Amino acid sequence: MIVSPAFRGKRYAVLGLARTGLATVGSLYASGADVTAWDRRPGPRDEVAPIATIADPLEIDLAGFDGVVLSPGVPLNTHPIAARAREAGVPLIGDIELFALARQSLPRHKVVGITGTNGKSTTTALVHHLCETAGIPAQMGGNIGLPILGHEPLPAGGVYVLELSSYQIDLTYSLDCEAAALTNVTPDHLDRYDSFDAYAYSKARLFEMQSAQHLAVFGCDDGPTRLVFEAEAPRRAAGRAICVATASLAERQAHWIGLKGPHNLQNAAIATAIATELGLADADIERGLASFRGLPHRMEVLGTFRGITFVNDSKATNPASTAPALSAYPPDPARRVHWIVGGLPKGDDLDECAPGFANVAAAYTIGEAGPRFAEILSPAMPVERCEMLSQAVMRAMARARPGDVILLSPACASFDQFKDYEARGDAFRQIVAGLTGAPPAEHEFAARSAA
Ligand code: UMA
Ligand code: ADP
Repeated sequence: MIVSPAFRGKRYAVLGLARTGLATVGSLYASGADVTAWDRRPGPRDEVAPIATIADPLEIDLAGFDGVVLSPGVPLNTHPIAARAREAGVPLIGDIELFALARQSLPRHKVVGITGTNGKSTTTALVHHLCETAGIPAQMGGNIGLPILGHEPLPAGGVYVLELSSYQIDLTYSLDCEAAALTNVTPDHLDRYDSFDAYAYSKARLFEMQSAQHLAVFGCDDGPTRLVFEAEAPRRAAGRAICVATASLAERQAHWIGLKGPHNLQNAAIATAIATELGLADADIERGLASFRGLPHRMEVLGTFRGITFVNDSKATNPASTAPALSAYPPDPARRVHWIVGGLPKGDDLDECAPGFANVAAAYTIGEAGPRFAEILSPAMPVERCEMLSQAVMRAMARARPGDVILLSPACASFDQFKDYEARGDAFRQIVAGLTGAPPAEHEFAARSAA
């Protein structure tokens, strides 16, 4: 784990003891800090009791604490801890801020920070993969995988690649990334912000924290991202804030098996700009782009059965992220899309997905959004109202012809029916395997269908 003398003798209250909080308590304790910890669930409280004082920060005097460390899942906009900490004059911070404070005692390294509504994980994993391909020691953390404080420190010359959600940026004040990127900003997480502008501003803060000589990379395909770029460019020297161009990369995309679709061209362009900044050679970058396999639940091809291809895009939790999934299948009568859509809605429309409707053979609506989405989609395509995911897969299999694609790209959060998007994607994998009689592993699935 990452520890730091910066925390020795300090007092912190940690609220939230899931992945972030547990790693934070461990790191602070090992660094010699005095830790008070709390979670509304008793299980995690028991887990940290040997190394922390268990007390609810709402119930204790916060005077004398050096910080209240919140988990990203604790809603800063509604939880009373925000006002309590402010009244006591104690900074409200997150694990990424602790990492920023720990940097001075880590071996010489660089930090890459990646944010945006969609494409964060893919771009983060891709930058990490490019570094590893080039032989540069790298760790990936933040909103993806292990919290950053749970990682082993890198040797000198290493690169920490951080995926940063707006929740994490809101709790960070001094992270000066050597390279930072914003993929795009579209409406999401509006339950946590007063307005869309407030959500977009949260992302902009990642760049405000950067020194002017460090690199800022922007997707620039949407207005709000361009606004952040335009706000940042004047205070930096030429070339230190850039909008990536995708056109020059387009012809090479055919060689990248794990980076299909226009959205991945954007992710690849951003990752390439960052990798170049880190000093990677063009040949290493190209090798890395070609060998990147993509992440589970993002346009993940599960396999082909009786000529029907199953694609798991469960991570598409808003309409903006489903849009490129549909657009990845341009009109083709031999390869029509059976689209499974719905879940816990993030809004009341699917307007952003409309450009991809032309090749949809039928939509199969599920979850809480199902009735409303059926109403919206019915004028544009045949719709089967399904409610449950298993029913949707069965109906889609009954209708699909060889060559077609059954695509789970829900454009919604999963929490109405599943623990999270991963559980939803795993359920899809299991249902498909069960219905086709094929095992869930991709290679066996493909082999069986070919037989
Ligand atoms: N809690 C309380 N009281 C409250 C509210 C919450 O005690 O009033 C407790 C909960 O019981 C829970 C903890 O606080 O134990 C909150 O934990 P958490 O939700 O922050 O969970 P972690 O496991 O720490 O996961 C977080 C991120 N979760 C969120 O942002 C919601 C993970 O991002 C991230 O991977 C992890 O830290 C490691 O950095 C997940 C996510 O869904 C993937 N992110 C959102 C997204 O991608 O859209 C932003
Ligand atoms: P995040 O971590 O920001 O949620 P992911 O890389 O996990 O992003 O991708 C989430 C979903 O968004 C996937 O379904 C994918 O198809 C879509 N997506 C990925 N990159 C982009 C992008 N640059 N623009 C729009 N949608 C994208």
